[in-house]
Amino acid sequence: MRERILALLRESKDYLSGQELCEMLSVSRTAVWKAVNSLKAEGYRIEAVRNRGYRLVSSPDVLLSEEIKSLLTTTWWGRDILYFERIDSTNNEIKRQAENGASEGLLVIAEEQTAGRGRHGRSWVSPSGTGIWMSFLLRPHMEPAKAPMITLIAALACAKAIRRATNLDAFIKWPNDIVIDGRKVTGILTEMSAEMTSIHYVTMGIGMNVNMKTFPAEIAQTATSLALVKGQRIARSGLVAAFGKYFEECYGQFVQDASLVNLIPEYEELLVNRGCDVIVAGEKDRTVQKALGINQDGELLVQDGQGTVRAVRAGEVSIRGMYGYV
Ligand code: BT5
Repeated sequence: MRERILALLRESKDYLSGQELCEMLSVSRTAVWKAVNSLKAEGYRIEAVRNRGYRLVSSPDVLLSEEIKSLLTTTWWGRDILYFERIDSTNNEIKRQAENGASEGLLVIAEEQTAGRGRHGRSWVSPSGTGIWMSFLLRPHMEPAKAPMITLIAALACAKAIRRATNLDAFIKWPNDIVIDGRKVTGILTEMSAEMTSIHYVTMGIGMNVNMKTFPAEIAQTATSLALVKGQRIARSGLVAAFGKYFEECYGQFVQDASLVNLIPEYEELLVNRGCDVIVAGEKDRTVQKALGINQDGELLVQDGQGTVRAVRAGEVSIRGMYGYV
């Protein structure tokens, strides 16, 4: 009910009377009054004027499930949300939920992670109240080899959501980072439970630095937050909702095509190193190549000095800029 009241107040240009709210929600006036008071206690500023009704003045920067749900425009993504003040890792929670039969689209979101994870056993810095630390569950009907492509879709959705919500020039650093001004603002961790030929489920984890002002020394040179670049705080729930909208659209296209073919142009527009020389570091060698774009399987196309183009796969190589991280 709190979620519906929020959505109604947000949609309404003018005051909404207690009576109107009661009728729209089919509940008593006391129930509306109680719900409004509990929203106020969470930090929502709701003005109540005699004979006119209620008006939403401002929302707190919270990730409460009602706040996110009142902004979501998706059909299946994030329709169920589990919200934690503190958790080990939202990816771990999705796995626990998936093993217990949770449905596709479940979103787990936390204010703080005590054991946030990156790829290959690396850790992810996830302090309280300043970022979006979230994971969601997918149950794709496709071969396991296709799952890594979903990382690229999530990256595309992140970059679009950041651009939409902040107007900042967010770019994709293939395969799983979003960068602004040459620094990392978002990392994506895709994990899968599968057999040889079928996927049980995929866990998509997104870590977005939103309102952090400082970073630990190890990442101080490579990381940034949206607020640091923008020079002002950014509301996190709007970003979550924008991400959900873009992810659902792009993922729907990918499932329909069984490839990234129709997402390539948009992806390449946002590819940070496109047309630039990069260092391609494999297990055995490091070479300088020009990054051209991606193919429909989500591999990065790179060209050597002789003009030969080859496709490199995420997980097999890492990409660095010529003079640093990007
Ligand atoms: C990633 O790994 O970039 C994937 C990060 C995914 C985090 C999300 S948060 C929600 C969900 N639950 C989890 O437990 N994880 C996911 P990778 O490409 O391996 O990058 C990790 C490296 O990024 C670290 O070794 C640090 O150098 C750096 N790093 C750590 N925390 C960072 C932060 N907050 N911002 C920028 N860089 C960071």
